[in-house]
Amino acid sequence: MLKKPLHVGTPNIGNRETFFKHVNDMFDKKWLTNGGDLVQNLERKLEKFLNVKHAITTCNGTRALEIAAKAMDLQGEVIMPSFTFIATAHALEWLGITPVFCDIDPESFCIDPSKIEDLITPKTSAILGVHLYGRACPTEALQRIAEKHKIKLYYDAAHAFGCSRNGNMIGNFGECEAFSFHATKFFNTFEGGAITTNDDTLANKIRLLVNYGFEDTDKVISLGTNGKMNEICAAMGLTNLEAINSVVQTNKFNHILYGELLKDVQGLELISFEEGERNNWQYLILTLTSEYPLSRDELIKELEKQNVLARRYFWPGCHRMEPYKSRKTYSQTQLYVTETISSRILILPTGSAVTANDIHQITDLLKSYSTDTLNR
Ligand code: T4K
Repeated sequence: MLKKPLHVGTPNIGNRETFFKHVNDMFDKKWLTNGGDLVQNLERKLEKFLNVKHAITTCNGTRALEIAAKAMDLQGEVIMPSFTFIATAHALEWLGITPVFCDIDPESFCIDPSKIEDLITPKTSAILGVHLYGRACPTEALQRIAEKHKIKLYYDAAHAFGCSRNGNMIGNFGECEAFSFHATKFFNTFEGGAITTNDDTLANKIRLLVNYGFEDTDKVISLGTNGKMNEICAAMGLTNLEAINSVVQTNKFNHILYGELLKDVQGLELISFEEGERNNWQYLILTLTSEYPLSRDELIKELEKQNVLARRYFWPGCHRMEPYKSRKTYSQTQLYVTETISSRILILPTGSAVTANDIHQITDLLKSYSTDTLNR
């Protein structure tokens, strides 16, 4: 049994001295929020890191998704995968837009382009791809469909900060992309997010929407909300951005070690990331097959007894959660791949809080259930 509980999503925290220095500067300036120096500085650094024209920070990833949809004037229906965190769907529903759930590709676990066109109706205003676990969507295929049907395309990039597709950083695809910088994310600002785009007009609209529609002091020129990131969150972002390379290295090391230690365990498959692309290795994902003696849910319970708190991201899929599942509109929604994968998926702890010794202990447990059960 592990001495202390080990969670999925334990935050990566950069240099404390750097953070406290930013916080002291903030207190000296007596500027706590509303587009202060730290937020401005973070936005410019994000633009450089992502090689994108505009990065507009927000108070969280959900609000980033809502503001992105509002900025593009989306209405009616938006096609998105069901296999994602519920916030992707809720952000649409919150705006009175109907999420239309599409199945995923069995290899990438991202939205399956071959299943999208059947779902397009006269009400469809956009496709919303999710770069699940940081593995990029098939952006070219999605772009072709969006152009053909004259609908918008944008992305939930909550998992994909620091990842690339064909050498281009995620943040540069579609009309815009929405990131989450929640505490549990590879790069965090406690709570936070950002919308990135290369479109100047859209960026202007997004900036207005984030701050009540203010163009200048006392001058409101559009609808808006309070979507702002505050200075203390930006201080955390600036701190963690400096530490990002070491977090990637740790995540990659952990992934390789898990892979080596589990390679002979039948029924457990470690999901890999594309060589040659930039990855953040943020999630450690296993799929269980029928060859493993325990079911996914039995395994979660056994691990929990040993202080290993694994997760089922994203079981059972948005279409099987409220308010969607009880609605007549969704009663016919059957997503075979989503339902199969979501019942087999298991996320294990990784990140800078996890040591090589922890990984040896966790993988020993995974092997022991296998042999114990077989010997029963
Ligand atoms: N789109 C996608 C694809 C997303 O995955 C998310 C968020 C969003 C959009 C929306 O972005 P935000 O609006 O959240 O910025 C967690 C996160 O709260 C959520 O941000 C994240 N996805 C999702 C995948 O995970 P829960 O409900 O699993 O959180 P919770 O409280 O169970 O915590 C997760 C684990 O992290 C636990 O094992 C405990 C550990 N933890 C958590 C916190 C907050 C820590 O060790 N320390 C901490 O400070 O949603």
